[in-house]
Formats: sequence, structure tokens, C-alpha cells
Amino acid sequence: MGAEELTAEFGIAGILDFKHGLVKAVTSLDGMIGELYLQGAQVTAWQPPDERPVLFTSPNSAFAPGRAIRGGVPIVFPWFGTSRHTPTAPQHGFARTATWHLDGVETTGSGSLTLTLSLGDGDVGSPFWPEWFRAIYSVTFGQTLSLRLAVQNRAMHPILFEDALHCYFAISDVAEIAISGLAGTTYIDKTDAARRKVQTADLVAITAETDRVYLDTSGQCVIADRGWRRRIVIGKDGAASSVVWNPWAEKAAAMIDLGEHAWRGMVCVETGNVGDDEVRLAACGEHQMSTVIAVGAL
Ligand code: TA6
Repeated sequence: MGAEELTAEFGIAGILDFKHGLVKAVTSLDGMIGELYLQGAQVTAWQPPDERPVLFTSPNSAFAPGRAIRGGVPIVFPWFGTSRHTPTAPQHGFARTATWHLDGVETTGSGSLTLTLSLGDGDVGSPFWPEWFRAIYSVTFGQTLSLRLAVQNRAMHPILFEDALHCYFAISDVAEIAISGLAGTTYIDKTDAARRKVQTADLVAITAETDRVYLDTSGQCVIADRGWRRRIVIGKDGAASSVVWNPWAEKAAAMIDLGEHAWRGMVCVETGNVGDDEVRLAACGEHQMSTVIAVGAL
């Protein structure tokens, strides 16, 4: 559907509008701002009243059909990174570049707006993962940002997949933040030949390229940002992994959709089921994972 048809069916005057180009939904409600592209069902902005933007989205992103948008919350599915089974398949799966269907819009009395989107095997027809599935994604923009991804197995056999909500957070400066909630867990260090290490320090500080898949983590993560004196709290459910990523200067310089200096103002803290934590979903079963993101003063 194009922007006009979406506005006719789902638009709410003064609250929800749809923009041309790569089609996106733009919401503004009681001082809160939110934005979501139908491609990838990708949230690219969320800003509660009187707050700075919480998500980082690169203005250098391609914003073009079939090209991944750099920032916001890309949905990683059905594999994370390079597919272990088919290394030639596109990085991080097909969900982030496919166009999702907008199935419903709902406002609630508490100043929030929920968009529900879906994607099925018929929409993607991927040769790399020819499974029968339906994914349903609900996004609630409000005082918090709530994201829930449900995957239904429509086949008569179990399916295996990885998923992640690859959140890019806006920060004052990478030197000014510390991430808590991961102490004592084991991570795969993708910057060091995928060696497994234990997070011994209470806090994760970003002092070099960082690319870590933390396994078997169920608690919330908190980004404490001294520069902006705020905390971003990332709660999760149904997600056994957390991923922490910052490309640092050299890698960032090679990423034209990021730009040379933007890496200092972003960090990814992702919620998902990755690597050892991949999901094995029984025939006709459903798996849900969700994250709730909140901000507050430090
Ligand atoms: O989640 C971390 C990661 O897998 C990194 O290895 C890094 O490459 C990043 O995602 C971004 O991947 P992308 O395909 O969006 O360039």
C-alpha cells in the first residue's frame, strides 16, 4: 500500500500520518514522537516528551527499497549475522529489508499508539530459509517503547531460527557510557576469533571496537549516560541473548551509511535469541520475544 492508501485506512488526524518515498508512519502524540518504516517494520525514532531522541538513526542511510536502514531497531530474523547454514545468504536475515504489512493501529487512553505488522513466507519466498512462518510485530509508542515479535511455525515440523531487535541507542559519547546487567555472563567476542569469555567487570565500557554476543542472559540492561545524565533501561522477555556492538573508528570509516564520526554517538544493545540461544520451535508453535525501553534521569 502507498502512503495515501495507508493514510485513508489508518491515519488519525494530528496523531498518525504516512509519508511518501520509502513509506513510513509518523506519529506525534502528547509531545511524544515516533517513526516506523514499513520496510523492515523498522522503528527509526522514538522520543518521549521533553527528552532527547532515544534511538540513533543515521541520516546517511540509503532509505531505499531493499537496502537495510542503519539505525533505529532493525529486526534480525531468521538468522543473526552470517547464516551458519548458508554463508552466502544476506547478513542478519531477510526481515529487515522485506516490506511488512500494516494490519492495525490502536490508540489507548494513556497516550500511546500501537502499530501491528506482519510478514509471512509468501512475502519473502527466501531460498535460504524456505520455511512456512508468520511473524507478527507490535510496536507501542508511548512513555516507553514496547516491541514484541511473535513468530509462528506454520509447518508440520520444528523450525530453527535466530531473532534480534538490533536497537541502536543515541548516546552523548561512547566514552561517557557504561552498560550494566551483564556481569557474570558468558559472551562470544566477535572481535577476538569468537572466543568465549566471562564478563567479570560489573559494567561494560566501550573503549575499542566491541562486538559481543552475551548468552543466557535474562535480566534487563541499563545504559548509564553521564554526558546526558540519563539512563536507558532495556527490559526483555523471551530473549536469552543480549548483543553489545560499537564499530569504533576504523570500521565506522568504512561504513558509508554511518559516516565518519557518528560511531561515537551510538551504541547497540540488542535483545534476541542468538547462537547457542537460537529458537527451536515445534510444529504449529509460537515464540514471542519482547523488549520494553524506558528512559529516566541518571
Ligand atoms: O549485532 C552486531 C553485528 O552483528 C556486528 O557484527 C555488526 O556487523 C553489526 O551487527 C551491523 O551489521 P550490518 O549488517 O547492519 O552492517
